[in-house]
Amino acid sequence: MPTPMPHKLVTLQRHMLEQQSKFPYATGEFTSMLMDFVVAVKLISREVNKAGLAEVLGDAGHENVQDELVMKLDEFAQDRIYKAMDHGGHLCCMASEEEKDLIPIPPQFPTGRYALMFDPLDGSSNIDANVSIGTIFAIHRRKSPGNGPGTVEDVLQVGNNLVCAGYVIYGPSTMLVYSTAAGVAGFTLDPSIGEFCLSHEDIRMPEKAKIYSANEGNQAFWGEGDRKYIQYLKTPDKDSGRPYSTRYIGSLVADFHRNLLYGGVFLYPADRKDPKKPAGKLRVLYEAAPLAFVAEQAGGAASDGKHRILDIQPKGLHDRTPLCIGPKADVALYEKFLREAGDH
Ligand code: AHM
Ligand code: MG
Repeated sequence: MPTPMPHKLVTLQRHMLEQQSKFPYATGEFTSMLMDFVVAVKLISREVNKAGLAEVLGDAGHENVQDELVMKLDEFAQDRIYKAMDHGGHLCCMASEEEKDLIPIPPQFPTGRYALMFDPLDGSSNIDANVSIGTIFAIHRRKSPGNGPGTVEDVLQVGNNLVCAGYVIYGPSTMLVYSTAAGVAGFTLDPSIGEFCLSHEDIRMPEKAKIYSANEGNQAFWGEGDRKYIQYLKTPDKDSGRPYSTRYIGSLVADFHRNLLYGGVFLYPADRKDPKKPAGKLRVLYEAAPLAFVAEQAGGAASDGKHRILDIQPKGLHDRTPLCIGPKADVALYEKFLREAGDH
């Protein structure tokens, strides 16, 4: 039986062009840049979908497996995004969770007005178990003058300056969710035609959470405020909708996406588990700020416990931050618990 037609058939490209047409001086450059990115994402989606199969082929000892199939998927994702974005003339530089340093545009290609930050394959430790993973992206307008090579100044900006951010989730279907500061929209990839089609128009985060997501195995390393907050969410109180349910995948994009749609608060606090990572595990540029941008655009909030994530001024490409992200009321309550415990 054919798939029922949605009442409105809007491709991602059409949606982007419509968004852009609201700005009188828009050139279409932004849409063109994102469509380059989407090519890489479709390739990643294809490879993720056959990840298990690639392993079977490997185990069987076939020698003629394409190089692509044996490449680790996170390296593959990094490579494809880079190759899709390096020559379009839209970017002045890139930065990735997978690369220590700023990624320049090769000198033979033109440079442009934007800087791209991305986490090519987040949650990649889940790949072998066939659990949902994602790609996270964010775009700044360049800060450095002129149109030469970009500098770290172009990516080390507060999240508040972002012009676009979003993510792709590789789950039972592949979805792209993005915002250009005019709300949040979600598109599902129809693999038969290779198009992302609008499936979630104007996504709004529920006003209050009923789910919490945190790696409670780390509780012994958390501060008092974090422990008390999670304990509070588990303490029954019918009137305020407690206890919350726990859902933790350990794939930020998948945890965030579910919470965005169903109403949930995600917490990855600072912890004392690894002295090299006192601010927790998640990165400002590639994880926290892009998702904070999407959360705020959907009516939610994101905080490090004290500051709004989008106000954080990153000092290094791989700065980390505690992250509490979800409905406004839940994030505000988290900040209150930390204040009262004197944490931070
Ligand atoms: P990664 O960027 O190396 O994939 O790590 C980030 C992932 C997130 O997707 C997820 O929220 C977190 O690590 C889970 O960490 P933990 O295993 O400590 O709960
Ligand atoms: Mg990551």
